[in-house]
Amino acid sequence: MKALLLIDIQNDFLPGGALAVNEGDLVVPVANRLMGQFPLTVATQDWHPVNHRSFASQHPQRNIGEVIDLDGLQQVLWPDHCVQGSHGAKLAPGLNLQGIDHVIQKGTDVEIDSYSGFFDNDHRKSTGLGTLLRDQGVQEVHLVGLATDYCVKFTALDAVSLGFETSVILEGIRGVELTSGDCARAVDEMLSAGVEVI
Ligand code: VGL
Ligand code: ZN
Repeated sequence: MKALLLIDIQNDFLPGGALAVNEGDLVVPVANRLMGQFPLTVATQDWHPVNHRSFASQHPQRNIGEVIDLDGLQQVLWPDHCVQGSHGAKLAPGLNLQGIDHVIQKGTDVEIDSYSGFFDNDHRKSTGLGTLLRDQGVQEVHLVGLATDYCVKFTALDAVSLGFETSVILEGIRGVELTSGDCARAVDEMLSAGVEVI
């Protein structure tokens, strides 16, 4: 059984959003088209408390895009985004919401970021996504969404290490590209880890 994973297709990652991904809106029609071809579709939703430690606004001396040490982990500082209950945190309005079977929220712990849909960045806690997929008999996952160089990449890498046959659909992903080449490097890393890129 295969599942489609929609990664963080939320207003704040679309053009005009707080952490806008270039062409992020273009993944929406790809996601809608693919949903019909999968028996199970699960969406992840970045869902941060208003004072999340990944926000540059919580570190007065720091700027957006800077990397800091947060409890021993490297943390990129982001603009405030995907705040729980905000418009920016909502799944993109163009998504076929009826076609989504489950929504998994992540990044809810104020102290630690969670790029992967499966675990936080230190693998301290799971989100429940792995168990959900296992319980449904899923062996194979296909990913579309945002962003290639963060949440798509880390979700795909965790999916592989959990033993899922994992593919990313290039047409349905876009990245932040904080540094030029980040998306290409992310795709290479996924390939090296055993992710199929289609
Ligand atoms: C994401 C940065 C911060 C993502 C989420 O969805 O890729 N990136 N939070
Ligand atoms: Zn986030």
